[in-house]
Amino acid sequence: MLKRLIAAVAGASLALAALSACGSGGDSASGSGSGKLVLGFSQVGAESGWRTANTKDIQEAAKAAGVDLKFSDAQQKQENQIAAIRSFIKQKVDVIAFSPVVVTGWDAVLKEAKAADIPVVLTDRAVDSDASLYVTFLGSDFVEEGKKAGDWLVGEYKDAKEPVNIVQLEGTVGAAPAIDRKKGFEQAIAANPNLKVIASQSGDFTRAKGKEVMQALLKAHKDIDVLFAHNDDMGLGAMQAIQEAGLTPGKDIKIVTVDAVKDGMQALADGKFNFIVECNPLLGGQLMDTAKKVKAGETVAKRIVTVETVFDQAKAKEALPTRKY
Ligand code: GZL
Repeated sequence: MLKRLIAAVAGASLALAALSACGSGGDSASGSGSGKLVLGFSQVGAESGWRTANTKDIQEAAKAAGVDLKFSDAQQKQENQIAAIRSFIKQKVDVIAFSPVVVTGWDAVLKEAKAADIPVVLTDRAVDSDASLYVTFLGSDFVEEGKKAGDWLVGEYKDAKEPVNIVQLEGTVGAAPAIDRKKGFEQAIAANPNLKVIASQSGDFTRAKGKEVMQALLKAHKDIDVLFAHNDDMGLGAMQAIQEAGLTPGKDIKIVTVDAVKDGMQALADGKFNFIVECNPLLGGQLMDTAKKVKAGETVAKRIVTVETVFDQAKAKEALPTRKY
């Protein structure tokens, strides 16, 4: 009698599990069961103006493309991204995409997605995992962005006779844009031996941390000529610290940043920043096109590089009125 009862309960729970899997997009042919492509997306967080613009664009693009978007915000924690990807695998979404907060630590979960036969698209940032574990990487060339910032400084100080002291606010430790912008920047400024990085520290891509670190740098160094910040938000936080120290940003200390979000472009147009390298967050349309191609079994390029430009103060004034983000 007891055996029959246990068998009955076991059978029921198995059926229940199968039902719930199907109920949450178990039919991988159509994902949500509505025939729509189901895309699981794990976002880094909401740490900067760039990130919020990127999120908004992905959500709007999904709606416009008729894609059923399962969106997860990891609050800049890798463990939350891994949990979200595992949840997408369990839901049997059609495609998984994510912007990896750091480059390392993804092999296991990417292998789980591969074993579940769910294709993975990287957006925005890269990983150091084997390239066979994802279909494509759609995002900027961060080394090139750092180089553009460095090249501008080399030109700006080509006639300098004295050392030019630079402090660098790096992005999140271990993140691809932080690693590669630093690499491109420092390679570029090597062309002018007067350009010296006297301090370099992470501000985690946030305004608050950028201000805090710049306050400490201003106390430790009385002879800072230039700040290179890996994103506008850290530059804006540092700008406040510079002003509170009684100095004039854009004049006493020149400021070069990356992103070109509205607040950064306003600071540039107002003469408080001196140069911004654009990092385009509007990846949503390309992501939806790529996800549909991947689902349809079409081949996509292993690397899709985002198109972006640079802004000086005059160009920022022209661009601001029509800036999308
Ligand atoms: C770059 C992106 C970076 C931005 C920062 O593609 O990953 O992360 O430059 C954001 O503003 O926080």
